[in-house]
Amino acid sequence: MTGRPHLEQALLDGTGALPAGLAVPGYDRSAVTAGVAHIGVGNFHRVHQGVYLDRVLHQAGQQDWGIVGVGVVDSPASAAKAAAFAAQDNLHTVTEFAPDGSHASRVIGSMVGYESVPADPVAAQARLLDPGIRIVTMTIGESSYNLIEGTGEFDVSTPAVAGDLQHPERPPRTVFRLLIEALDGRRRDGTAPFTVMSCDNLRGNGDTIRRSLLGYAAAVDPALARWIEDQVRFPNCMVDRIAPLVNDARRAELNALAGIDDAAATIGEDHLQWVIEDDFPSGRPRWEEVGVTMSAEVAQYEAVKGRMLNACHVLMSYPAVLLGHRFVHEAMADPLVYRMLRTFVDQDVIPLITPPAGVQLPDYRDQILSRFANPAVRDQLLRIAMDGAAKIPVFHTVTLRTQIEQGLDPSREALLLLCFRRYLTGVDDRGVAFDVHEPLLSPDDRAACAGDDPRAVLRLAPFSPLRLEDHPGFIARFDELAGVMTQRGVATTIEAAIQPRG
Ligand code: CS2
Repeated sequence: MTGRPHLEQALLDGTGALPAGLAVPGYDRSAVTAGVAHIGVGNFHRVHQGVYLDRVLHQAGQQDWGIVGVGVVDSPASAAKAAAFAAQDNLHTVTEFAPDGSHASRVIGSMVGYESVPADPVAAQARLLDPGIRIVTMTIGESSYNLIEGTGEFDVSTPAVAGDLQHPERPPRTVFRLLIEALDGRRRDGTAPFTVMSCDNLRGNGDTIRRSLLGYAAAVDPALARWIEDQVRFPNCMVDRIAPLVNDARRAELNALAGIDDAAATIGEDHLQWVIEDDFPSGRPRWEEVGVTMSAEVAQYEAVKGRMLNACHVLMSYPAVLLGHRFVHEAMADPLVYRMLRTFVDQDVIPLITPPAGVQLPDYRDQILSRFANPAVRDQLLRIAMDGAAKIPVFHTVTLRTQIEQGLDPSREALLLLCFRRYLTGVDDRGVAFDVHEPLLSPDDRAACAGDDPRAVLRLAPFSPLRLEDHPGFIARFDELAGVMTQRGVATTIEAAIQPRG
């Protein structure tokens, strides 16, 4: 027992003393209905969209824009999460940390229901058929869109998708089948379709989920695919907030700061941004009143964020882990890592990007570097490193391709791929082991990368469409840096990769 009150609606309704300084919803949650269904209620959703919709619900006349969370994954961790949400009336806290260490905790009330597909597929499907749900959003992870790198085709052969296609009598295992069946149900009922919005970090996240869903629909019924193509909108958006993972120890710290027991406590930096294409024929919350930018320039915003913030994150994570760091702010305090990031942003990225109106790239650079350096956030390098096979192509391909086409210095990109290869071995330069989470790579892929040939990494499916071995300028530099890494280790290779070249 901690002596702290348990987070639940009754506490907000006045059955106990609220901790001093804890902000709570200022609206009547019993009057809120769900207008958005969100698939994948992870940390990021809870500190980003959950917060924005909590703000929306504070506005007059917006009470039909609550969220119903939807879980698709069948795992003990997901079941535990669903149980935690149920035990606290779908409430959670967000504790925000500013770079000066000051913090503030708030109870977020925007999620008003939760459906678990594995536990009750019928109820989950009924929710998605409810005409009150006008938008379906998702954060399912960059590696989960099931498109083949290079061709962009939807892959009907992955086990979960093939299982869903072949066994309609079983509960859905993929988000694709869940949504396609819901859209089909709406078509049959004559109910307007919902708008679909991905909130993952992808190039054109709306275009991406559209391609995935049309690919699944075409495999079920081409007429349905045509109806979706005609009737359903998939706006793109850019999302931004650093949301570190929360383990038991961190949860205990967050709860102590907030003064409440919350099994789903989250942590966020003080920065929050969302830019959305305004394309919601079935209606949308008045987002523009709560800090969201509704814009036709999402692609430009996303290019800046993906190619600067996420690309820097990815680029720093592998070398920094190999050097022995585990937290982002620690890596930022290492002059070698900092110089590597500055060289990358200033020489490799800023000259190649056209920002949206009003965004100054040097200011944006300074802002992201100071966000990374925030010691209170304690973001994990291994969180950023995981799923590199999906993230590296998303955030680095355009830069790398442009370098190749224009004959520019590919040193930082070569360094990234070499460090990724070393990271796959799961042991850093000090001999300390760490966990590697790469769902897109097989044990054979990892074994190939652990062998003697550094070029094996270039032949992995996520990178092979770039045909990097065929580009003399790239491969010469890659081989050169590979030699330095083998003989002299990661730190010397970073030095070599950021030296000015004549
Ligand atoms: C990170 C992102 O996972 C990653 O690769 O770069 O989660 C990053 O923290 C967010 O995109 C920030 O908005």
